Amino acid sequence: MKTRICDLLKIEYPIVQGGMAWVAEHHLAAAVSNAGGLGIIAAGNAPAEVIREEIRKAKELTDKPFGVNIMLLSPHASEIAKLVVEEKVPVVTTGAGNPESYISMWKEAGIIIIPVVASVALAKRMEKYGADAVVAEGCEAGGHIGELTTMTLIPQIVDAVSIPVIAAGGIGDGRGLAAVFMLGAEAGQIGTRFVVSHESIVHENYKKRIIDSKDIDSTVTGRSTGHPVRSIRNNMTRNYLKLEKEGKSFEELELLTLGSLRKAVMEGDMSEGSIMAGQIAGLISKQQSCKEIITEIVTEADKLMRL
Ligand code: TUI
Repeated sequence: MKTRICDLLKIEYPIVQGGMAWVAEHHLAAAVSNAGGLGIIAAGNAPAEVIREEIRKAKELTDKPFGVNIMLLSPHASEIAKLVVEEKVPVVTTGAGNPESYISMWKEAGIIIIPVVASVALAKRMEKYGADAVVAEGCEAGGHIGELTTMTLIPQIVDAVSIPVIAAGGIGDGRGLAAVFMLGAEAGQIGTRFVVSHESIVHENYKKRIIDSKDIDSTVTGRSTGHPVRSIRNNMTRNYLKLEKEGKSFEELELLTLGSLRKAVMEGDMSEGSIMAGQIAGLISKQQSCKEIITEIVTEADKLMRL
């Protein structure tokens, strides 16, 4: 199962791990890279020095390539954009914005640039500015999302650009990976399934909540503020949606989510924490190692595509 993404990223299997804030730290990234995929350290809202340490620790755990995801809404995004050059990180993905202003600096440093996009317009713009590939993320994904589904977004982006497309949003097993190949993608980015891996450092309550979740357990908050976020329904999302319905301001709503992802990931607070997860959570039924997850997904997809 070799695609242009395997050659571009020098990886064995066309699987990229999602850049999930708080969750995607050096243990997870190194485990995915060691298993033949592309592991990613998510910068989230962390300061540059914290991410420098994460990068150095990942390098101690793997000699395979890995990436850093820069969340562009972070106040530290521009510092981290420079840090990846200093630390000679081979691959950068970006999320929740347009990374245009950093692209020339990264290209000069020889970094492979893969913006996450949720529209054809941004995919085309990224190709024009020199991106090496794009992650096209459908709204089945967890966390900050766009409008379109994976099923509709991937073929439209594949038709609009020549660079390889990595599909994200809703991929949880080999059927999902095979399906996005049929849509023209050349790799799949997987988030939620890696959250429940043995190597993931998230609180056991978070893993259990994903394993226990049903198909309809996630919801989207923040549509009214222009920052839609998918997470598992709980007391926090219920309060948030109620206040949103009452027309509360972005600032008031933000008070509810400030630090809430950390609360869920680190403290296991399943009531007030933000349990970001994709719609595929309902399919995920057990904890496995990253190696087991990747082997199982690739074997299943390969079998289906031979049919
Ligand atoms: O970035 C993500 N997912 C995330 S970031 C995150 S941290 C956060 N926490 C609370 C509130 C907000 C963020 C949690 N999950 N995925 C990549 C992604 N990017 N999905 C959609 C987009 C996107 C959307 C619009 C990228 C660009 C865009 O338009 C930019 C433009 O200027 O056109």
